Amino acid sequence: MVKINEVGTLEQDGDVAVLTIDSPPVNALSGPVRAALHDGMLQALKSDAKGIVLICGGRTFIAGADITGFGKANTGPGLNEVFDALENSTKPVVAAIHGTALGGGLEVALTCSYRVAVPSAKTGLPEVKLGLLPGAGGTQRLPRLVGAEKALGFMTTGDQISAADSLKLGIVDELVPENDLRGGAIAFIRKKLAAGEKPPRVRDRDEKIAEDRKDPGLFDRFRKANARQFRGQLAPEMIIQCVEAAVNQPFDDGIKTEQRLFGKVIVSPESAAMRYMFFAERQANKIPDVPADTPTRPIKKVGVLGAGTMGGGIAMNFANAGIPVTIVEAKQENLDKGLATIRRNYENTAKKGRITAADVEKRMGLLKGSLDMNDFADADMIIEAVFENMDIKKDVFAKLDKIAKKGAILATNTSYLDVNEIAAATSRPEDVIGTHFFSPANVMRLCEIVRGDKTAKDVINTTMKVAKTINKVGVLVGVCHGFVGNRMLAQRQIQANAILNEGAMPWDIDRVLYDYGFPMGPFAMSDLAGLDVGWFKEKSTSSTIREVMCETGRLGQKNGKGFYDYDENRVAKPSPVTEKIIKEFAAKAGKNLRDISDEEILERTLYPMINEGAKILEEGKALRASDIDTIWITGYGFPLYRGGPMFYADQIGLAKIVERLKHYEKQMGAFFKPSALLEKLAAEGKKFTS
Ligand code: 3H9
Repeated sequence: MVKINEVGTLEQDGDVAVLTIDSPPVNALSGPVRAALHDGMLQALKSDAKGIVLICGGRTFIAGADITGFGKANTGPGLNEVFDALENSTKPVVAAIHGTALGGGLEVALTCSYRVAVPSAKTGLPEVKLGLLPGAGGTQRLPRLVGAEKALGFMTTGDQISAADSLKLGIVDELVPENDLRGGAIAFIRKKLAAGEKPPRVRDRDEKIAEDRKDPGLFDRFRKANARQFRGQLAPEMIIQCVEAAVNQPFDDGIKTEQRLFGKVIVSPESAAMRYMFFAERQANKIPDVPADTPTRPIKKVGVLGAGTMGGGIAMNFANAGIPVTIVEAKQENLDKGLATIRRNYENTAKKGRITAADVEKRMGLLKGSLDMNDFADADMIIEAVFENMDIKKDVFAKLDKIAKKGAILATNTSYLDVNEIAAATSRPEDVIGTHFFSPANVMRLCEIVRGDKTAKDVINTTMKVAKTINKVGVLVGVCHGFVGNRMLAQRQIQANAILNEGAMPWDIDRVLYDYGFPMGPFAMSDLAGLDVGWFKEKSTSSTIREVMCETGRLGQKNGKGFYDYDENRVAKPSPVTEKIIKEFAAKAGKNLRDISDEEILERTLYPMINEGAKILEEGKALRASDIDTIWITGYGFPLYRGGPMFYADQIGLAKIVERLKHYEKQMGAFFKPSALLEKLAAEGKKFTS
């Protein structure tokens, strides 16, 4: 074995040279990795080997460019030199893929003569998730393999492609046994050597794009079909232009187009925000006083109390991860209904082809329904998802205290309540923690993990790890009303309601927030949830616009009329009735309505949220500003390309935020008073996220 450098080795196995890259954690294309690829290829070409296998050590094939290296000076050979060595090799080269061949990693593989993969491997060009485009030939080579339409789909969603699909699409040439990638790759290249085939190059393939040239309208159709999803972002449009170039320009010109457009996206504010979020999400796992080597408790069996929407969704997360769950409900009827809903959800997923019918049965088989809380006795973790009421929760925890085995983690799924008070209902507050899942809990990625004053460190570490196991982004927060997300959201809602009372219509406010990048505004959201949530006819006194709406039977999407009017396809239209209600409400209160600018709507809805985020940091209820951003991006539809409220505030400049808050404070009172931390950072010219 020859050591090429600190991350590369070259070995010969008979007539095949095996070039291994081993650069933890994910073999990213750093300077040393590029050097090992380049120099390793040159040495393999000089050797008497006839074919070459490129393989990686550790958990994955090359997972992309080194994201930490963007914007820093390059060391070692450039990617073009690496690609030249691989693509123009006189000896056939096969990329042997395990884990994930992503971004620049897949682009490396596409310059090899062939690709083989183990069945569990995945491929993909996820650059768009970082606000980028595949800038190492991916936009030119992938369409040549799979055609423009599929390539556009993959590159604008960034979705990973299973090994089986990669094989079907021609991205990989053969699947090899899961436990013998190296042997499979060597056997594959020997087969090719025996056939005497000249090493093929993806760049020379023309059949797919020749077909695409016959359909010049395909790009505009794609643009139109995805306009809503792409709004506010540069990268998807740049990807489309690159693929147009792949179809219509010679390969080398297409590469030049790709490089030119990559130069644009890499300096875009969206990409800066999205790359920031990539690391923010991973940073959330790091808790200063709970280091990675803190012990964990084994979680092999879980109990969920409540089979309603939340309990059912939470239970599904565990079943998806292969962990058995006992679900306890008070009444047989509710238990049956809950389990039937779970089955229906799984069957719908199977209908879409995302899981098999056997998966449905396997997951259902992991769920055991019961009417008896004593069945929680052997659970390692029990998650309570009952009604959001302190007395009920305290009663439940007092009971769980008697039933749960020693060392079991007792979690409360609450959106607002004081976890310390709930923990005090037990004799073991150190085992109690909050897990605030978001609805629908089987879909939404966020879980706020609420640390009580007495929660033990191993309970925190275990719960963070459990979140990862069940595919959630766990973010640690402290006890306060509404924790981080809902506490900040309340500020936005207060202002949205205030602005409504001053003269803006619901659709004006919604439009500003939609254009900012949210999937929907607060009033469309209220219509979706139902205006009568938490409204009681007998107590209603026409004291808010919402109350008046409910009193006049405007309940939201469910009965076709809320802030908006809905047609039979649930398409919303501004409602003249709502407008009348708002105007009459103001007249009764003796208020003059005024025109409110989009700028004022945006500032008054977002800046108080940012100010609340600063207070949360001041009080230590979130560990860092990037945790707040992670919460907003993964749980509240904050547009990823804005990077979260705190990152956005940094981009605007904290001095400007303070100045605008003071402006509104002068006009409208103390609600807008900037927090001490915000004022301090602004005065010092600092940022939340530096
Ligand atoms: C690109 O390729 C551009 C080219 O087209 C053009 C170039 C000219 N770089 O996620 P994990 C770190 S753009 C640097 O927890 P998992 C990560 O921060 C790139 N570091 O593990 C973490 O560090 P720490 C296109 C990276 O097993 C550690 O690795 N590629 C990179 O759950 C473990 O990560 C992508 O976008 C990187 N590229 O998931 C792929 N990737 O332990 C991005 C990871 O200190 N990566 N790290 O917190 C992923 O999607 C996942 O990391 C992966 C593993 C699926 C690979």
